[in-house]
Amino acid sequence: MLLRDMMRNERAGLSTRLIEALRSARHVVALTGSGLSAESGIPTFRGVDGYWRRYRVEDLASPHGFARDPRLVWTWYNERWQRCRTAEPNPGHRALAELERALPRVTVVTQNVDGLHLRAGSRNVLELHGTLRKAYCTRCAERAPMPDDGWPLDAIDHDCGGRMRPGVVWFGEALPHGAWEAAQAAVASADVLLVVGTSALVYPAAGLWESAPRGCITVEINPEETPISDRLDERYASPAGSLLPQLLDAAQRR
Ligand code: BJW
Repeated sequence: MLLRDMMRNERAGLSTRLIEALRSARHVVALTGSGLSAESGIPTFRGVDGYWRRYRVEDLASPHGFARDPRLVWTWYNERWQRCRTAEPNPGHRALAELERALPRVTVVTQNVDGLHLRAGSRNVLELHGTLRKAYCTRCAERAPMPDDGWPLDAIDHDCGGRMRPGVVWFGEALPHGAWEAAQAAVASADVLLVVGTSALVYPAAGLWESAPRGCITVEINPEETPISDRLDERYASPAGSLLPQLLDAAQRR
C-alpha cells in the first residue's frame, strides 16, 4: 500500500486489514437494518424516536394485532409506505450499490422493508423481513402491488374470505421462502461481512454473522454498541452514511 493511501485510510479511520480484505474480496456481504435508512429520514424501531417507543409492537407488527384491528395496522403501514416511497436513498445505500459494481460479488441482506437498496441501484438484495411494496391475502396468498396512496381501508377483505395484509414479516412469522437459506449461504461464502445499522436484537438476522467462515473479516458499522459488538472483528462507531462511502472509496483505490 502506498504511503499516500495509508495516510488517507488513517483519516477515514479504516483499518489496513479491512481495506486489503475489501480490495481482494471475492464476496462482500452487507447485513443492514433500519439505522442505515435513518439518514433518509425513516425512523428506526428502537432508537430515541423509534417506532417501538411510540407504539406497541404487538398491536402493529403481529398477526394477533392484525386479526384484532386490521384497519389500525393498515393505517400505520400506509403512513410508513408514504414516508418510504417519498424518501431518497442516502450515501450509505448508494455506496453499497456502487460497491456491487466495483467488486466481483456483493450481496445485501436487509431487514428493511423500505426498498431503498433497490432504488439506490443494488441488484443482489435479499429482503429478510419482506417489503412494503406488496400486499397479500392471509387465506389464498394472492399478491398485489401496494397502490401509491396506500392500501384502501375499504378493500381489506378479500374475495376468498381472507384479508389483504402488508407483505412484511411480523414477530412469530417465518421469513420469506428461501430468503433465510440464501442469506446463510451468502454469509458462509463471504470474505467480508458488514453489519450495518442494526441493534442485533431480532433473530434470526441477529445471528447471521455466526455463519461467517474462518478468515472472513466481520465489521460492525453503528454509532451505538450492540450485543454482538464484541463478537465481531472490527467496529466503526460512525453513521453508515459517512462510513460506507469512505469504505467504497478505499476499496476502489486499487
Ligand atoms: C445507525 C444509524 C446510522 C442509527 N448509521 N447505524 C432466537 C432467540 C430469541 C428470540 C427469537 C429467536 N429466534 C426467533 C425469535 C423470535 C423473534 C425475535 O427475534 N424476538 C426478539 C425480539 C427477542 N423473531 C421472529 O419472530 C422472526 N421470525 C422467526 O424467527 O421465525 C422462525 C424462522 C426463522 C428462520 C427461518 C424460518 C423461520 C421474525 C422477526 C420479524 C421482525 N419484524 C420487524 C417488523 C418488520 C415489518 C416492519 O418493518 O414493520 O422487523 S420488528 C423490527 O425489528 C423490524 C426490523 O427489521 C427488526 C430489526 O430492527 P433493526 O433494523 O435492528 O432496528 P433497531 O431500531 O432495533 O436498531 C437500529 C440500529 O441502528 C441501532 O443500533 C442504532 O444505533 C443504529 N443506527 N442510526 C448506522 N446513521
